[in-house]
Amino acid sequence: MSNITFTMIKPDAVANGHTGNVINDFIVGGFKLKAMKYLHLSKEQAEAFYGIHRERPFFNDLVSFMISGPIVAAVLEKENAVADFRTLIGATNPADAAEGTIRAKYAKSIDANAVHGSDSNENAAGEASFFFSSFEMY
Ligand code: IDP
Ligand code: MG
Repeated sequence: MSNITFTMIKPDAVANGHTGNVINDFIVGGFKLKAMKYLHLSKEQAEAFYGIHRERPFFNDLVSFMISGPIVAAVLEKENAVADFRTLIGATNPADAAEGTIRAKYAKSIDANAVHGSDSNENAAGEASFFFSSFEMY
C-alpha cells in the first residue's frame, strides 16, 4: 500500500463550500479516488485519530475543531502518493503554503487548514484502515 495516502477535507473547507473544488484539485493533481465518505467524527474518534498529537499544546483545540462539523475522508492513489500529496496541499500554516496549493487557496489559519494529508506510508495505511475496510477501497 505504498502508493496511497489518506486525506480529510476538514470542517472549515466543507462548511465554506470548498468540497467540490478540493476533490477536483485531488483529481487534477493526478490522484485516483480509492475510497471516500462524508461523516461527522465523534470526540472519541477524533482523539483516537490524532492520538500521536496527544501531548501537543493544540491537541484539545484540534479535536474540538475536527468535530465542529462534517468532514470528507478519502484514500487516494498515485505513485509517490504521500510526498506528492503534501506538495499539493502545501505547508501546515496557510500563510507559509506555496501559491496554488490547496491550503493556500482554501485554508484560513494553521488550525482550520482545509485538509489533512498523511506524513508517511505507514501512517497512510493506518489512517486508511481507521476509516475504511478493505471492502470499501477500490
Ligand atoms: P500537518 O497537518 O501539516 O501534517 P501536523 O503538525 O501533523 O500538521 O498537525 C496536525 C494538525 O494540527 C494541523 O493540520 C493543524 O490542523 C493542527 N495544528 C498544527 N500545528 C498547530 C498549531 O500550532 N496551532 C493550532 N493547530 C495546529
Ligand atoms: Mg501531520
